[in-house]
Parts: sequence; structure tokens; C-alpha cells
Amino acid sequence: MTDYMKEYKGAADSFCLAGEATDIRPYGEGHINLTLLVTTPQKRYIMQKMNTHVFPDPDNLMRNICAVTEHLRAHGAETLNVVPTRDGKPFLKGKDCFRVYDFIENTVTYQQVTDKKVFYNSGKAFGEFQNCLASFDASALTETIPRFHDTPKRFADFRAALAADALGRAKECGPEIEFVLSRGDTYGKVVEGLKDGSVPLRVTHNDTKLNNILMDAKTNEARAVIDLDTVMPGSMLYDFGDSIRFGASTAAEDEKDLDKVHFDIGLFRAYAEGYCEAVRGSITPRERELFPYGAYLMTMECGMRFLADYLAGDTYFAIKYPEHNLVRCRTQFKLASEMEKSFSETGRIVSEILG
Ligand code: ADP
Ligand code: GN1
Ligand code: MG
Repeated sequence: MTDYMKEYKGAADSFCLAGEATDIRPYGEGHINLTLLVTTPQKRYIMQKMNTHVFPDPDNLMRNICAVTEHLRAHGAETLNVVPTRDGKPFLKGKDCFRVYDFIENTVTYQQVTDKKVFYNSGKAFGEFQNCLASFDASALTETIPRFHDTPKRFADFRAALAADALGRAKECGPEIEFVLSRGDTYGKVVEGLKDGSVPLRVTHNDTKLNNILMDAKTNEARAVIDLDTVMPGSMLYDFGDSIRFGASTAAEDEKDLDKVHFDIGLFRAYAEGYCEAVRGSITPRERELFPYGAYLMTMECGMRFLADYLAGDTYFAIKYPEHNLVRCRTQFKLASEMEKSFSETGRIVSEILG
């Protein structure tokens, strides 16, 4: 028996699986939950040890996911299917919490864009996801992480981590710290827009990176939007921006060689074409105006979160080596610095697409 079988077979046995688990192994590249592929002779499942440090209210989190997936399914979308425990609950509650989904077969996830068409397809799918959630009652949702994309608040959290400098790491990252601090007056436009009503509050996904969408293994068409933990009221700019942050890069999020990391404007265009095709009917003038800025904002926000986590001692994002979060923040700042220089060009692209 493998160590994973030993450790997690008991949890898997608590769910209504089609048969007995014969193999359990880690799966995917998520930074938050421990994701396991569970094989039975009949079918395969995804079991996740839920990160209750990041999501401290698993009852309401799973209530959200059940409601959102029901809504998506009722509208004809392929989505996650929650497999209940043997006593009919949506997750297994204990010292550790677990949930199980059907494994969506014949799909792939990409850690980087290899083909423009894939990125276009993902843009269209996240746009359609947004459209579908327009008819979802936001008041039925718990905010699983309050102020998740409140960038000024993230900036304050960053400054607190810097002031604490728990591991004495600040001295190793002077230029990165300076990069965040010197842009302190650029982080407010979306929260201000939400406050004054110029940016509409919508139900959004909030974590739209490319590996949170399953693509058909044969056709590369989008099949299902996954990782629904952060579906909450938010701005369309968060979803658009976060996809660009991750996908419109010429390198992986944790590429060490910054010479390989560039903001790819052709990829920006491909995603924007897909996304706008879906949301053309509902997007407001202020939202479209802020698309280029939204990409910059989500990139800076993610970068400062990686750097804050590095300074705090890596308590949030899963890491594979000690400097992983520092490496990640550097790619974000490289991308953001190129995005800043491209605002007029990306703005023109949005205008060309939307007319
Ligand atoms: P995290 O919150 O840690 O990012 P995710 O829910 O995104 O975790 O899952 C991590 C990875 O596992 C995904 O990127 C995807 O590759 C894979 N995955 C998750 N759920 C499924 C599923 N139901 N079917 C197939 N693959 C899945
Ligand atoms: C996390 O869960 P995952 O790996 O899809 C994070 C996102 C970050 C992303 C950076 C709940 O996403 O906000 O943008 O890492 N999710 C949460 O890769 O914090
Ligand atoms: Mg994920």
C-alpha cells in the first residue's frame, strides 16, 4: 500500500464511491487544497483535503458549491458533481475536512498557454460562466474569503507582513518590496468603482487561472470551469484580469529565468476576443475601459500576495522549495511592468474587439 493509500483510504471509504479505492495519489498543480486522484475499478474521483486555514467555514463553502453547481447544471453547463458521504453529507467533517467530485474524464488542464486557440476558448468559457451566474441569486452566497480582491486591503496586509518581517527575509527582497510600495497609489480603481457604482457588482469566479478550467482532451474546447471555492460577489475585472495574469505570459508562473517572462499582447487579444464574445451584451463602458488596468491590478495583487507570504514564512500558498513564493512574485512584477507600458495598445485592442 502506498503512503497516500494508507493515509487517505479511510477518508475515501466514507464517501458513496462506485467501488473500493484501489489507488490514491496526488494530482494537479493547485496551490490551496491537497488534491488526490482516487481510482476504483468502476470510475475515478477527485478527493480534496480542504484547506480550512484558507477557507475557515467549510459548511458554507460547500453550500455555495452545491448551489452554484446546481445552477450551472440547470443551465446546461458541464460542472463539478459533488459526491456525498455515506451519511448523505456534501463533505466529510473532522479534524481534516474532505470532499469528493466525479473525475471529469477526457479533459486536460494547462499550466501555460501553448496554443492561442486554447486561451481564446478559456476566455469564452469564463465569459459564459459569468453570463450564467448573472441569474444566480448573490444573496444565497457566503463570502468564503471576505475582501478577497480588495487590492488596497491586500496592500495593507502586505505592509503588515513587511513590518513584521517574521523570518528576517525582507533584506533579501529590496527591489521587489520597492516595486510594490512605489505603486501604492494605483491599487484602488476597482474597489472605488464598486463603491460608487460605476463598476457593477456581479457574481464572479475570482480565481480564473487557466488550470481552473478543464479542456476537452481531443478538441481543446472548454468543458468545465472548476475550483469554485471563491465564487462570490465581485467584479468582472477580477475574472478577466486574473486570466490574463496567468495565461498571457510567455512563461510559467514560477519561471526562474525572468528573461523568458513577457506579457504577450497577442495572447491578451486572444483571451479578450473569447471573453468579450460572451459578455458583449452586458459589459458596461467603465468595465471595458478598465480591462487593461484589471489585468495589471490582478497581477500586482497576486505578486504582493506571493511576496507577503514569503515574508510571513509561506503559511498560505503551497510551495515546493523555500524561495518558491519569491520566484513567483518576480514573474508577476515582470509581467506588471510590461503591462504598464502597454496600456494604450491593450486599450486599443479592447476597442477593436468591442467596437
Ligand atoms: P486548488 O484549489 O488547490 O487550486 P483545484 O480544485 O483547482 O485545487 O484542483 C487542482 C487541479 O486538480 C485542477 O487544476 C485540475 O487539474 C484537477 N481537478 C480538480 N477537480 C477535477 C475534476 N473534477 N476532474 C478532473 N480534474 C480535476
Ligand atoms: C491560488 O487555488 P489555486 O491554486 O487555483 C489562489 C489564487 C491565486 C493563485 C495564484 C483561494 O489559486 O487567488 O491567484 O493561487 N487561490 C486562493 O496562482 O487564494
Ligand atoms: Mg485551482
